[in-house]
Amino acid sequence: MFTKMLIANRGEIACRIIETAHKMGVATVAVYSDADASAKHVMLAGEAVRIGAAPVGESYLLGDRIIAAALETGAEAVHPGYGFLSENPEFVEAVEAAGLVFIGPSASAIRAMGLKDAAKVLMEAAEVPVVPGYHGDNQDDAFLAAMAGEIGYPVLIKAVAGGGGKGMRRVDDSALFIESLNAARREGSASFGNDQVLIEKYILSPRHIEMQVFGDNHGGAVHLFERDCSLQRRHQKVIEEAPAPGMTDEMREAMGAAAVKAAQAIGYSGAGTVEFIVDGAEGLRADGFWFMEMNTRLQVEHPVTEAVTGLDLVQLQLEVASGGRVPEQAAIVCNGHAIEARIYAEDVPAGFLPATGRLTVLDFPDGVRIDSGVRAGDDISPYYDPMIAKLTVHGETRAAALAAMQGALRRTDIIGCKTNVEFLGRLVAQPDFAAGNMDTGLIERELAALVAEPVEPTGVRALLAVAAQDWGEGFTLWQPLRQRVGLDGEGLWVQVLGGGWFRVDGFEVEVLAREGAHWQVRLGGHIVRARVRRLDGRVYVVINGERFDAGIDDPLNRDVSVEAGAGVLVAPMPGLVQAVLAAAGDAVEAGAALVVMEAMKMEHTLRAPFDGVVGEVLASVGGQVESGVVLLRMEEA
Ligand code: MV4
Repeated sequence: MFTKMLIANRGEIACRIIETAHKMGVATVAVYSDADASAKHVMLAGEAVRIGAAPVGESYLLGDRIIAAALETGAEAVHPGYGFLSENPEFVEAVEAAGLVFIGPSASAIRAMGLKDAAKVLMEAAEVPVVPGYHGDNQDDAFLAAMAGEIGYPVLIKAVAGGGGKGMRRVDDSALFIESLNAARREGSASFGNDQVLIEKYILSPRHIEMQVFGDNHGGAVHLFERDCSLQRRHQKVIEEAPAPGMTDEMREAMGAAAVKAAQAIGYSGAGTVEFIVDGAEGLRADGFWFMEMNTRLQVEHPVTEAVTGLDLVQLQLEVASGGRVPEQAAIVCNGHAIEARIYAEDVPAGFLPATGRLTVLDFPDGVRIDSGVRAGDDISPYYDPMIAKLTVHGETRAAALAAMQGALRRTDIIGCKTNVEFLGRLVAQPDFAAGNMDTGLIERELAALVAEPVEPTGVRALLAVAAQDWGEGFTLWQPLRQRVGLDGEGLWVQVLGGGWFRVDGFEVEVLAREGAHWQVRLGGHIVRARVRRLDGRVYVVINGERFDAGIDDPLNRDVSVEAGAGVLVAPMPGLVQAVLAAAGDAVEAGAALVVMEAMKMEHTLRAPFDGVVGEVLASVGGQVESGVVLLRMEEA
């Protein structure tokens, strides 16, 4: 085993790799850009080397600097993580030329899978099923059009160098073929510098099911079961799970065997993923899957495989890279069901735009796996992928895992940055997904319901108003018993009735229990659990996984609210002023009795909310006042 390795990555995957390395006694070297100088992965690693400025082109994509950092620090191996240089064959060659071990496949294996047409030829030869179509060298317009006719419409034209959905054109009608062919060629040239295309039968209701494989340097190869990654949006995976819903033993065996053949055909070493497309309309059949591409790296969604197999894929990568063998196929078993959700910093209603911000609160529930490269207080910057965390749950059954995911998303608390947490919560509750009836079009079809503004439960505004004030633990207060609270410019009267009872503009809120941010509240006859926070001039309430918030108007800003503010003592109810115990100019301590009122045969003492000076006294002994009347104003000392 290596004694020291460098992690050529950042964020959650760098942290993930470092943790396993330390568990195995391997020392670690992190690399970082200026934006990441105090990032979590830098803090976790034994050593860290600055490699450049924040943009990835000036840091994490600079192979030479990364290799220099490895040599300087005496690292023996380089783990590329995913993205960045992980599937760059020139980088692999440069690492090896420097006398270092690349923790991943050979440059030739990466190249073999780099172009779709060549990969399909290789896979066909290895008896791996491929989507019916034409993937040869003849790029003549008329020839390709004839091929499309033979395959039968609809067809899909794919740029051979394409990826992530780029350079793909669906054609439903031969009259539109040439136009689409040219569009796919243009996209292929512009994005990948390659205008070669292939033609495939279009699968109408595609499901994305991938097989995790592992190869070693002794010719061994095994699979670690499948993952279903059909829930995608614009070719970005959103939820992944294992096993695939509806997977039969027979189909898994066929798919696993095909994936192992694919790996062996290219002499694959390390962790890889063979992606298959499956026709969801026909149900899962042992002869109904086709090779799409192979990802020659550790994938983002590897935790679901770890959850069901109990294996540490990074540990296996290190063992294989240092000459070890893959486990026996029979020793790899699949237990229960795992689901991963990718939590992103994004503005979902605005069309899933990446969001940025400082994560003032970042709280995840216990009992689930969290892979994250950020901590509370960290910034989500515009330079890198806006993923905040991966949340992975494991259960005996899919239903149990789904329930665990739902619960975990509801208990996830992120403030400071817009996130897709509520979107994910709705997605896992979506009936088709819950039933395992999904394909890659599900999110787009259900988008309206998945991104709609939440229906505000009755009384949320009242709860926000109660939460907006710092009433103190247990609500035994010195503050006036009735306050004006401004929320986003709207003034609400919050009346304290005692014992956790409030009346907000006539609506009753009863706070039954509080434990930190967790409140149990009665809102208009319903008892709800709410997560309540006041932070930086805003108030946040999460009920049933849906988030509501409001800006708290500054009480000292009289334009917003004349009567508001902790220094204003207001009659909590209609009654008689019995005593006025202070005069203008008096210095008083917090808690000092200032005004005594009598109402409904009960005495109420209004006390100084803070150390200060009495300003105006508006109450006079014997006066009958209405609820909400200002009795006295205090000023800060
Ligand atoms: C397809 C297909 C339908 N028929 N191929 C999209 C990205 C690339 N990896 C392959 N993709 C597709 N290939 C045929 N013959 C539909 C897709 C596709 C898709 C595949 C996997 C996951 C999400 C997808 C979303 C839209 C289209």
